[in-house]
Amino acid sequence: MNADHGPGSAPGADEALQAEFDARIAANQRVEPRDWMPEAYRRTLVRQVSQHAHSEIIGMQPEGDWIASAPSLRRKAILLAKVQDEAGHGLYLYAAAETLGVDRDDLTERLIEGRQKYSSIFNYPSLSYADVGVIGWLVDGAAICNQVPLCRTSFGPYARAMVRICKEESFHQRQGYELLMRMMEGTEGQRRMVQDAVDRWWWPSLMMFGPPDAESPNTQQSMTWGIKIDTNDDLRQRFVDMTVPQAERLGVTLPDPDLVWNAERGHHDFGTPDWDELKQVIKGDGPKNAERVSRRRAAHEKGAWVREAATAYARKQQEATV
Ligand code: BYC
Repeated sequence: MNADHGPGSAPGADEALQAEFDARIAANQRVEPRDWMPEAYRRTLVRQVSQHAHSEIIGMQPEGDWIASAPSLRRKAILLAKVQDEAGHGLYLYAAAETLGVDRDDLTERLIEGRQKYSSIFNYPSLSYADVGVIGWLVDGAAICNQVPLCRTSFGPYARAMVRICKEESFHQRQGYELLMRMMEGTEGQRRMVQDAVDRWWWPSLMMFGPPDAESPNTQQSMTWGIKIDTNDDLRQRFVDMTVPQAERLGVTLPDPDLVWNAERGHHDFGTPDWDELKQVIKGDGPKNAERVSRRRAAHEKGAWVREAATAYARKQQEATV
């Protein structure tokens, strides 16, 4: 947390603290909660980490919708475990955000009142069981591309949370890909389901990385602070390059006529996502925004008695040890 250095502090104290912070960032050392940090750095982290936490929690809904109708006991157990992992990721990230001096209840209020964002990807519907596989393959695949570099982000609690989350995301991606492989070995109808799900989730997955660099107001400053390690466009490119051979192996086509290997660049060229659609979804007007937030609000209200009981129990335990 920021050190106190009010009216009585020595002249130049702020400059000295800023210089110490800058040196720490330049040396790739971690900033910890008790270290002094510029207020704008703290605010940016609160924004990104809480948005990330909300994404994990809201992200339980599209796949959670399929737990009751999973096609076998094995698939149900796998999906249940995966959705529970997402809840755990949300908890690590809210805990990391709290080390920045914000309150988790307040962050939840901000989410359910629509004052804070969460990832655009979760505002699309999951229409068939193939979507569970495609979310694992593409959405978790995009999440891994974005989050592996965040294991080296400059704020210690966020970086440490990301290490564990990335291990689990990598399992999630494999379970999605394995499900799709099985479906592709099945009937013609199953193969069509997979292709249909890929067609619907491909472009929204590319949008997960955020607006193009030229229209990303936060990237430059966040990279200077070591909060972000790569730009949105670089990570998007990495994701496309990683995914194309996986799609070939699976036997699906990616719905982009401009997708082609560019030997000169050593990367795939690809088409332009519909950035107006991304803006609209971020603004709250995507296909599922209203439903996602209202279900989160209802779950929060229904869970009030659990929070009250847990708080009362913790108070009793504390009194018993005094
Ligand atoms: N959706 O300047 P920019 C998961 C906002 S969950 C919504 O580029 P920044 C999973 C952005 O916040 C994974 N909003 O921003 C869970 C900013 O807003 P402000 C979630 C977006 O922060 C369950 C404005 O647009 N991952 O994997 O430098 C099941 C301008 O953008 C989006 C994370 O949260 C978007 N896609 O970069 C399965 C990763 N993109 O300033 C899977 C951590 C941009 O108006 N976050 N915005 O408030 C990040 O890496 C960065 O925050 C972003 C955006 C790359 C997303």
